[in-house]
Amino acid sequence: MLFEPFRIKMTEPIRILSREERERKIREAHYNLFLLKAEDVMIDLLTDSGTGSMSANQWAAIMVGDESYAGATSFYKFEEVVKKITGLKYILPTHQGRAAERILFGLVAKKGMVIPSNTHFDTTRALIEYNGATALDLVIDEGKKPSLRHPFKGNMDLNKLEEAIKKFGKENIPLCMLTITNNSGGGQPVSMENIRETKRLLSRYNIPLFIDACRFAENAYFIKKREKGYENKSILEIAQEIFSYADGCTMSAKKDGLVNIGGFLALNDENLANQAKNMLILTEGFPTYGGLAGRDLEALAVGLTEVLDESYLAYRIGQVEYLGNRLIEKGIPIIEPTGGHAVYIDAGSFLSHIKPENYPAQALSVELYREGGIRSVEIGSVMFGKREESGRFKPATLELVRLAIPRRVYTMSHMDYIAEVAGKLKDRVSSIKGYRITYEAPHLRHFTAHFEPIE
Ligand code: P70
Repeated sequence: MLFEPFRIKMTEPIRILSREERERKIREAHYNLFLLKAEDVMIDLLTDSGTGSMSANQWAAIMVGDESYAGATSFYKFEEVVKKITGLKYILPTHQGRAAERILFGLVAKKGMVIPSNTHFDTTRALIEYNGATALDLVIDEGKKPSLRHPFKGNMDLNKLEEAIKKFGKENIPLCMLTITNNSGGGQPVSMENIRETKRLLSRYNIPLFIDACRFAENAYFIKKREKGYENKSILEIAQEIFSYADGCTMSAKKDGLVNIGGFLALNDENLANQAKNMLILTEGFPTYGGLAGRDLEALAVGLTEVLDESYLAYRIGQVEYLGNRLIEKGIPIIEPTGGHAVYIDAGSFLSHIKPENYPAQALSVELYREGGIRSVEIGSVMFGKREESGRFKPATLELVRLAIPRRVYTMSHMDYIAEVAGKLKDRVSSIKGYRITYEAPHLRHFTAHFEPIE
């Protein structure tokens, strides 16, 4: 029997809004859940990024943060933990993941270049494209079929990767990424074998491997549970092996760093590290704080250690699986098996009467708010779809609604409530209508777009 392996010492109230209030709030937010005020949300599953609870030990560490501009003690504690886990040589703190990505891609992603990944998440794809390069998603075919069960649906398709290297030429591929776990594809893990083989293939062409490491501990837990030969290894040992195949990594520590803000870029190449350090100074801050306060680095050093605890990970992955199972029982199609940080509802199949260009996953996420005050996020054609120059609509690969579970925040009874709300939608699914976009920004439009329902 699974239970939360912690006691709760501090609580935050949840404001209960009536259905009429929710209807008004979502209309005023132009049907974009990002534009709601958090106080108007009852269960907030928008993201697991920066929304977790810190432990008593992390709060205690905050008090000893060294706020020196240069050479702060807190930096060296942080650096030691990151080096222990990753084995990488040069560690640059950043205020969050995309700052590390901006620095890295600003240096290597030139016009005409191609950067393959199992699947790029929104900010990595956007930053690569912003720098004039092309982002390629090469996840295995099993990873694109929501109901197909496979233990490592985040794996890179090695045949497609080799074809891409031959097609574009190794000189045009400055690096290859692996996103662990694969966020756009359902929080699905990548196997150790696949990481090792990806590295082996890239080595033949002298292409460096970078890991987008946001959820590395959750990925390591799946390897321990599902991959032969790892059952008796510790999470730290598994993480160390994962990073042993990497030439560098970007990390949004707002996920498996168990902190509310923070990130880093870690590299082995001295020349690249020097250039990155100069950019860090130019745009984030001095290399011993990089856009963070000393206390943030303290909390992160503790968080990166706590996240390796197996009883924490068993609860974490178990809670997500529990919610997934409740939804399956109610006949709601989700990506199976459940991944590490979220349950992904297959809105394309659940709302099959709404065409991709009318954003079925957006429609479902609005409906979850109307029905139960739940905020989720669309990962479908709003986030990844495009109108091509010809005017043709190019949909995303999948139309998903992600219910991301913040770390150490909600209990199992919150999970039951979420499943109950989703179950109510099942009964009136055909009455749910599609949307059209009335305003959009040139990059990452999902954050600020306005919508209107199609009557
Ligand atoms: C999420 C957030 C951030 C992220 C990521 C991967 C695999 C890099 C980053 C960037 C973003 C988000 C999405 C929807 C709603 C709110 C927030 N992912 N790589 O929730 O990191 O945000 O620190 O710059 O998942 O998945 P950062």
